[in-house]
Amino acid sequence: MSIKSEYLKLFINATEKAAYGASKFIGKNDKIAADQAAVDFMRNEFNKIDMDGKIVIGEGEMDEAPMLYIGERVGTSKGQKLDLAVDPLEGTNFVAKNLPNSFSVLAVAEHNNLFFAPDTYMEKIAIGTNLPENLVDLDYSVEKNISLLADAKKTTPDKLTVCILDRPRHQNTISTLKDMKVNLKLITDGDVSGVIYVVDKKFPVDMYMGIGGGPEGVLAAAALRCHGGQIQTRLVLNEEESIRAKKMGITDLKKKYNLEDMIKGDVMFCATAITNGDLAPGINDQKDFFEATTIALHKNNNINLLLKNKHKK
Ligand code: VTB
Repeated sequence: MSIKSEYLKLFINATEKAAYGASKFIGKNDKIAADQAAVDFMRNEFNKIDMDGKIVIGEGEMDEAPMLYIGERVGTSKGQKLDLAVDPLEGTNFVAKNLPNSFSVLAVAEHNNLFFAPDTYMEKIAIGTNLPENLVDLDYSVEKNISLLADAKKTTPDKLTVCILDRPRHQNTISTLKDMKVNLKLITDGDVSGVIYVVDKKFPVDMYMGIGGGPEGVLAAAALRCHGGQIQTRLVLNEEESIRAKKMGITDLKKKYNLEDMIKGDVMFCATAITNGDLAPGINDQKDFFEATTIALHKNNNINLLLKNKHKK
């Protein structure tokens, strides 16, 4: 089965409106207000769509998030049964501080086809297309993964670029990469884009690695499922989170998830830039209209577009 193709433009509209909502708060140093605006706009659009939608990855659990919480039903309940993973504002810091690379992001799969990742940390390793299946692995050392990738690409580590979140928790990984003379793309936030770099032809990023958010891992996996790259992930759970994860039905807490473990079947992915970024220009807000640029992907229809749309205000 496929997700009906007519949904794509409705989902693009939802991330574009959410991005516009958040864009009002660019440089206002108010992460919460920016996020709330994105959530409000996105939810408002969802509820106009004829779908029987369920938020699988959202703003949090019901008691902590008033809107787009995990399990919330969205849409008119008339159309196709769909599971949605949303990050209405990926990169709240970027919007608050007027920095590049913030997005409004959405992934959609058919019912029961999306991994219910808890809102915890997740280890991730991702590589691009046209590489041997299961080439790299979270259980291999950094050195081994880099050597395997360099060999597969018929090059040397000093010609590879790895994207990783610039965090103290990655200090050892970063120094190993430095010792191997690997080029770094250190990002301060936003590892959905961080993973997408590995499949975007404009970027010389060969691998993404490191620990980021679990929900962001599933969203990035959705984009790679359309593009054809590879990603492997594993939850990073403290004691309290382990209990929560078990309650959510995760039995093997140390499981390594490949792409197909996180998303099955067809998938749509939309990401609209809020501030200007590496992957797309941000919201262009004019007096009577705004322009939004969206990465729009639909696996089964082989759609991979960077669209600019104009909306009347
Ligand atoms: C991660 C990453 C996100 O926030 O969740 C990060 O996946 C938070 O990490 O893309 P820290 O706790 O180390 O700050 C983002 O960068 C933005 O939501």
